[in-house]
Amino acid sequence: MGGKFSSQVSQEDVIELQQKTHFDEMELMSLYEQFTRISNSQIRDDLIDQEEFREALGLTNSDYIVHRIFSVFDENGDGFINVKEFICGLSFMSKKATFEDKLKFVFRIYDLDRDGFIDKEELYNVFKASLDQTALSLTEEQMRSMIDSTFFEADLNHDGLISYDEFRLMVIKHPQMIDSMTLNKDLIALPK
Ligand SMILES: [Ca+2]
Ligand SMILES: [Ca+2]
Ligand SMILES: [Ca+2]
Repeated sequence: MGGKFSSQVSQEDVIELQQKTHFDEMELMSLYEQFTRISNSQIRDDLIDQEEFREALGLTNSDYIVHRIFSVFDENGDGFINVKEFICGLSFMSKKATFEDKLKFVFRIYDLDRDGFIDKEELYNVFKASLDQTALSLTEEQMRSMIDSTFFEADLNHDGLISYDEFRLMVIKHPQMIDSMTLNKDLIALPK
């Protein structure tokens, strides 16, 4: 690869990506190369499917969480991650992301129906998926009471939903809520 963007990415796209993300032109080229490699690692179609995604990013989260991360990347919802979606998504979850970026990204992982609020079911899904990864097993009742106490703490206006601002305040108190869902390694230097 000669470090050139292919026909998939125009010069305007590069400029747009530089404005939208935290990456400079060199980094974008490197990410583009990674995209080419990952998107052709299992099926050679220049699109990243869920299996290619999980493997390339070394995600060890549960299937539900990986599926949610994938969906947040897949902005147009077509079931594949194209080069722009890949680069924008990484900008929000990688080491280069600001706290606010990561917050937005993780909020969207929780917000399954994309209505801008986290309801109890959405929180339950993520908690359950995270617990399934640990040796800890809780009964349905214990799970529900954990959800209730989280809402008791987070749902400041008591409307039964966690808004983005409420989520933000909760994460400031419990930063581990987003740590497990963002990448701490540097994707730009992803090993082959
Ligand atoms: Ca897509
Ligand atoms: Ca929601
Ligand atoms: Ca609320």
